[in-house]
Formats: sequence, structure tokens, C-alpha cells
Amino acid sequence: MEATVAAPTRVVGRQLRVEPDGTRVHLRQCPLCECMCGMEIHLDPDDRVKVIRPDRDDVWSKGYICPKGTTIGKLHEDPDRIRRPMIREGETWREATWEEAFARCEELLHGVRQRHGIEAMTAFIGNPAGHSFSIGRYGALLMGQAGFPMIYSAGTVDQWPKNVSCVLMYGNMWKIPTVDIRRTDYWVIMGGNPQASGGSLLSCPDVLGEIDAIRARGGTVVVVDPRRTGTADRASEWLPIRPGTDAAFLLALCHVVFADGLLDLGRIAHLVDGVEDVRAAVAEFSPEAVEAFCQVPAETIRRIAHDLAGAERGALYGRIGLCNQEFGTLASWLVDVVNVLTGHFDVEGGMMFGKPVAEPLTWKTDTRVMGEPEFGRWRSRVRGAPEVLGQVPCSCLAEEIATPGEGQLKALITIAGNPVISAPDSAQLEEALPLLECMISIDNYLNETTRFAHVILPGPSPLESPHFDELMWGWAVGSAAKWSDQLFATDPDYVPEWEILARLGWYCTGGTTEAFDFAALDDGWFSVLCQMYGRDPAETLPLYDHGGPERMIDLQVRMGPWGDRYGGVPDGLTLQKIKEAPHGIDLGPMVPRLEEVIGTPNGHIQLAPPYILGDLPRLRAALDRDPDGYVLVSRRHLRSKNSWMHNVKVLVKGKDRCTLLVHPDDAAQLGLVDGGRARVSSEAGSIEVPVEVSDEMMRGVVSLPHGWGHDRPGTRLSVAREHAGVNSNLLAPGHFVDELSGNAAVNGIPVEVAPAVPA
Ligand SMILES: Nc1nc2c(c(=O)[nH]1)N[C@H]1C(S)=C(S)[C@@H](COP(=O)(O)OP(=O)(O)OC[C@H]3O[C@@H](n4cnc5c(=O)[nH]c(N)nc54)[C@H](O)[C@@H]3O)O[C@H]1N2
Ligand SMILES: Nc1nc2c(c(=O)[nH]1)N[C@H]1C(S)=C(S)[C@@H](COP(=O)(O)OP(=O)(O)OC[C@H]3O[C@@H](n4cnc5c(=O)[nH]c(N)nc54)[C@H](O)[C@@H]3O)O[C@H]1N2
Ligand code: SF4
Ligand SMILES: [Mo]
Repeated sequence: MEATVAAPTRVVGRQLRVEPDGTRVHLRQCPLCECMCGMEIHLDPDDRVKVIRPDRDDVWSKGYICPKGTTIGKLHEDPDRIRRPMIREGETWREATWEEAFARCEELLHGVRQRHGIEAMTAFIGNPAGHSFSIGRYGALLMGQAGFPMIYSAGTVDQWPKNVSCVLMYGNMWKIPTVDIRRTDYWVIMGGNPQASGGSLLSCPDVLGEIDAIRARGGTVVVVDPRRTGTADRASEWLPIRPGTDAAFLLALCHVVFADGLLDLGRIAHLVDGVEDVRAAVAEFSPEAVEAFCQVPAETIRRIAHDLAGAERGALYGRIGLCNQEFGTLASWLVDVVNVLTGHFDVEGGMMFGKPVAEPLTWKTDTRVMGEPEFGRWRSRVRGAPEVLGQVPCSCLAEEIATPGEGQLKALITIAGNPVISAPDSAQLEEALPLLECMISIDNYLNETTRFAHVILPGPSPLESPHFDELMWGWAVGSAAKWSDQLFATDPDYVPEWEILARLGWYCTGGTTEAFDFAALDDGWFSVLCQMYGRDPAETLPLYDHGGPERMIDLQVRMGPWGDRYGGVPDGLTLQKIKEAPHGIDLGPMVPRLEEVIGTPNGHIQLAPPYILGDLPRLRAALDRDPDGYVLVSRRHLRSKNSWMHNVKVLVKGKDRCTLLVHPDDAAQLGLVDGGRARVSSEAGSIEVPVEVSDEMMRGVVSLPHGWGHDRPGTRLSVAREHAGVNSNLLAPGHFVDELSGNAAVNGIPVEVAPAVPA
């Protein structure tokens, strides 16, 4: 269907200055990735975005910005973007009033609840939720009210292995340490490509600039990756590794640390339990025992171990290449173990915990308070996948919808997610979603997933909502406080995303529109938060004349490490003070703070969790595998963000980016030519894709980006459709997971590659 012409936008956000030609300049932070760049939005007299420039005075990003950030105005103005609720009528859509749309949601959710019970209802939460305070807080309210037995998220195609290792080691799944790269002199990067991603579980503007700085001060940066990435090009050394074998490489590093007397726990020695268990566990994983498996020479592994241990300020970091793989939890755990064993943990230039100005809600759930995690408390109905940290692999969603029987899913709410593209076994999900009796999507686009919904409720554009990052500061390389006003007004009848979420949760309980009282629910949720942050709700509620996310942010800031504690610390921070600092407030570099942060019952790091050690036999068995055959890995590009920014013309123009990267010798052997087409097949499916021959790949490994495949019928993505690409997750088998976390192994997928035979 055609989009209605957007109503003229009206500026409500504050302006920093007015230029001589009348251009008004608004400041805000980019919400797209973990870099959290400050930008200047230049506005025409007719309230349109004229240009977006970096904010050189931003205390955090200091003038750094990337091409994606400069297109936020294009996202806002995109004629394809959904601005009003949409209701499906058979095969067509019509725009509806909010009232009508909510009435339809109520009817659909109540129907499923009455016919099938809450067991038949669930939600899927996607990536932008991590960058949105409003979704973070009110998505939790939705879930809390509804009490779904099981939910699904992009987390199980992302960082779930790290969540598992952190909850076991530090007592909290979201207390994820990162590397103090601004002060390190030796940095090993594994399975991450900040050149494209901006950095992940590592918030820092301009990571490449930091790499240059490390080298300029005489330091060393080593990239361990099957692909010679843009990051590797800037580093001192590229070390190719066979996908999925990082855990073995890291075990060998630990082996050398013990065998060669390099063990040094440093300052935190008295806070580490389990060192001897690790020593015993790594004994059999010598560099010689793993070199064939990893395809990294034993002497190289020894050298890296010695260099890292010998560095005064050094650290090893691992990201999505280490999570989205078969031994994800082992690898994610070992990254931290290596840093602890070499004295690079909780020290400057090593691996440290962030210090957020507003302590995240997720940091309030230490095992010391909540009890030790139990895994496998229940199993998924169809596959029998064990629950891990409340979720099962997101690839289970399709079969739970498609398989009849008690507990079959009938209602799904998607929140800022596009699982038809992002989740493994996408073909199955595409077939399953039409079977739902109720699907409601909160999203900005009619895309590959939301086209199956019965109702779509529009989220705000990045310029229609205020912005405050919470989660990202937990792994930022420094501390700062930044706030962005909502820039453009929404339609008068627009319902903010937080209220949408609260409402849907309410309907899931059987609540009616008539009885819905947002203020009461919001006060109730705020009162719970008050208690979690150590404030008496009865004293705190009367201090505010407004609800919503801002009140919660103020609470978290005021009760945070720099907060005014509601008057207890007169010079302390409040949200108001942060708002008054348009370029942000710099709160300094990382600081050692293990004692403050650790959430385990005895206050010690648990270096050798039995749950994780229990997976070593599986890895040991894999060492003898036949190393032949091709495997597929994923990649990202700077001008793309997962699946949803391909409708921005300036970002997708130019050369096709959805290509299969193949090493020249492999291409020759396979009969592939640059610019030709290949057929790639796995046990899950088969696709055709253009070939790009490049020596940036190691032999035996091919690479495809994820997030493409915009050729599906029934979407409203006119630009993306012209640059459709193929969906790499058609090749990802749903059952191929890291067993300990249930996280998808979308890297290291065995594939067959051949020239495409013209039809
Ligand atoms: N093969 C392979 N697959 C992968 C990965 C990989 O590396 N390889 N990476 C995985 C990772 S790390 C992730 S995080 C997932 C991402 O998985 P998803 O989160 O499912 O996918 P996205 O493409 O990020 O989709 C985000 C959706 O949110 C919508 N949106 C954007 N902003 C807002 C907002 O403010 N409000 C609302 N309501 N909606 C909004 C967009 O229109 C889009 O539909 O993909 C995973 N899939
Ligand atoms: N421009 C852009 N930025 C993004 C995103 C985006 O889509 N586009 N997505 C955002 C999201 S949701 C996330 S989670 C982050 C992810 O951020 P990163 O973790 O930096 O992700 P990638 O850029 O995909 O880099 C992953 C690297 O791992 C390598 N790799 C694959 N398999 C293996 C393996 O088995 N072992 C090793 N050692 N390496 C392997 C790949 O070759 C690739 O170079 O990026 C975020 N930032
Ligand atoms: S690096 Fe780009 S996408 Fe990431 S926050 Fe900065 S401008 Fe936005
Ligand atoms: Mo992600």
C-alpha cells in the first residue's frame, strides 16, 4: 500500500544556536550503534533536516561520526516509514486510528488468551531495544505483566554466550567487562571488526583512531579473524584462524601461561576462585594439540601468550565471531580467563568494568540477591531445547508456531525486531508466521517480518523520541552523561512507544481498554524501581509531576555513582543538570572497581564455573575433526545496520555489498570468478549470490553479510527492494547452536560452494 504523505514536522527540541542564514542547530546523540556519537542537526527554515555534522565539542565523541549517523534525517523523512497504525484486512492494509488499532490488538490478544491461555503467547525483542531506554524499561513492563512462559530475542543470535559466562563469573549476566583501549599497549581483537561495527560490548567512538594511537605509542594490535578485515588492515598483525576454533586457541594460551610460568593475577589475586581448576582443565590443550584444529601455528600461539602476559598494559577482547559460533560460551569465558591469568583484569589498560552514570536496571540482578542461575529449568516444547537465562534459541520460534499440540504458539508480539531476516532457519519462520492467530508488531517499517502482522504500531523515528543510553555505558571505555531531546513533534494523537508497550502487556493479562490506566501502571512500575534503587517510593513519587521514562532516568542518575541522592549529595547529578550540558558531561576514564561491581555471593570472580568446564569434552572431541570443507562466516559493513537501514538510498548506493567473499585459490579450485555467481548450500538451504574474489579471506572460509534479502512480497521498502541481496540466514541451521547458551552458530556453518548454473 502507499504511504500517506507525512504531516509536516514541527521542531520541539532545544536549539544550540541559530546561524546567520537562519539555520537552527540542534544537538543530539546518534542512537544507532555503541559509539554514541554527538551530532549537530542543522535545520532548514521549513523544519527539515538540512545536514548532519559531527559535534566537535561533544565530550565523548569529540567530532567523530560515521556515514550512518548522517542519514538519521533520511530515516525520519523516509516516505516508506510507518507513521500511523496499520491494520491488516485479508491481503491488504489500511491505516487506522490509534483507537481502532488498540481495539483490534485487544480483541486479538483477548481471543488467543481465552482460547489457548498465556502458554500460547509470546514476544520477540530485537536489537534497537538495546539502544532505547523506553523499550528497555517498558518492554520489561510488558513482559512482567503478561507473564509469558517463554520469550525470544535477538540476544540468542548475539551475546548470550557472554551473558552466560558473566553471570557465572561475576554474578550478573549484564556485567560485561571490556577493554580500556585508550590506555593499553597490547591489544588482541578476536571475532570483532570495529572498522565496520564501531565496536561492540566495547563502547568507544573511533576505535580505529584508538588502534592508530596504540601503535603510535609503540604498542601492538593483533587481530585474530578468518578474514583480514578493515580493522586488521590498521593493526600490527593479522592472525587468520579457522572459524569456531577460538576456544581451543584460548585454552592453548592459558596452557602456555601455566606451563611457562607466566601466571600473574596481580592486584585482584585474593578475589579470584578456581585458578587451580583452570590449570587442570587446560593441561591437555597445548599449542601443539590445537594448532591443526585452529590452523594457527603452535609457535604463534606461544608468542602471543608471552607477548600478552609480558605487556605491562595489555588485554584480549572477543566479540561476535566468538559468540555466534559452536563453542561460543567456552570462547567468551576464556577471553576473560586469559585476562585474569595474565594480570590484565581490573587494571588500567586491561579489561575493566564500565561505570555508567545511571546504573543499569540489569545491574540490579546480582546472583548474590537473586540466587545462582539454574539452566534448563524448562525445555522448549518441540525441540526440547533447555532454557538458558530465560530464553531458548530464537530459531525455536518457528517450530513452536508451526507444530500443533498443547502449548502451540498462537500470538506473537514483535518489538523492534526482524527475525525473518536475522534469525537462523529463516525459511521456516517465514512459513510459520502466517499461521498465527494474532501477530502485533511495533516497528517503523512494513518489512519481511511485520508484513505477517495483523496490526503494526509505529515506533518513533530517531528524531521523534528523546534519547538516553543506559546499557552501552556498562561497557564504555570511559564515563559520560548525555541526553538528547525529542527533536520533532509527533502527531497530536501519537501514542508514545512506552505507552504502547504498557498497553499490550495489559491486554495480555485480559485487561480492557476501558480499564487501562497508564498513570497507575507507570507509578506502580516506578515504585518497584525506586525500591530497587534504594529509594522509598512514597517519598519519591510526590517529587515528580510527570511519569514515563524520564522520571526513571532521573531516579537512576540521582541514585547513581555521581547522583545527588535526592539532596543527600548537594553537588550531585540530576537529569536536569545533564540536560543543561548540551555537549554532555565528561566523567572520566575507566577505573578499577571489581569490588564494587562483583555480584557473586562470596564477592570473588568464579574463574572455573563447572557448567562451563562441562563443555570441554565436546571441544576435545572436535579437535580430531577433518579440517577440510568450506565454512561460512558473517560480516558487517559500515554503511549498514543489521537488516533495517537498507531503505536509505545514500547508504545502499554504489557497488553491491551482499557478496560472497572467496579466497583466490579457493575460487580457482571451485571454478568461481569475480563478479560471477555462486550457489552456496548448507543443510538448511541453498542460495545464489554474486562472488567477490579477495585474498582478505583465509582459505576454506567464505563470508556473507547478514541482514539482506529484501525481495519478499508484501513489504514497503522501495529502496531496499532495489538492492535486495540474499538472506544469509537461509543457510543457518536452527539446531546449530552453542550448546551451553543456545546461541546460534551463524559462523562456521559447513557449506558447499559451486558456480551457479544458469536457470
Ligand atoms: N547470519 C547472521 N545473523 C545475524 C547476525 C550475524 O552476525 N550473522 N547478527 C545478529 C545480531 S548481533 C543481531 S543484534 C540481530 C538483529 O536482529 P533484529 O533485531 O531482529 O534485526 P534488526 O535488523 O536489527 O531489526 C530491527 C527492527 O527494529 C525496527 N526499529 C528500528 N528502530 C526502532 C524503534 O525505535 N522502535 C521500534 N519499535 N522499532 C524500531 C526496524 O525497522 C527493524 O524492523 O541479528 C542477528 N543475526
Ligand atoms: N555498521 C554496522 N555496525 C553495527 C552493526 C551492523 O549491522 N552494521 N550491528 C551492530 C550489532 S547488532 C552488533 S552485535 C555489533 C557486532 O560487532 P562486531 O562483533 O565487531 O561484528 P562484525 O563486524 O560482524 O565482526 C565480526 C568478525 O568476526 C569474524 N568471525 C566470524 N567467525 C569467527 C570465528 O569463528 N572466530 C573469529 N576469531 N572470528 C570470526 C568475522 O570475520 C568478522 O570480521 O555490531 C553493531 N554495529
Ligand atoms: S559510529 Fe555512526 S552509527 Fe555509530 S553512533 Fe556514531 S554516527 Fe551513529
Ligand atoms: Mo547485535
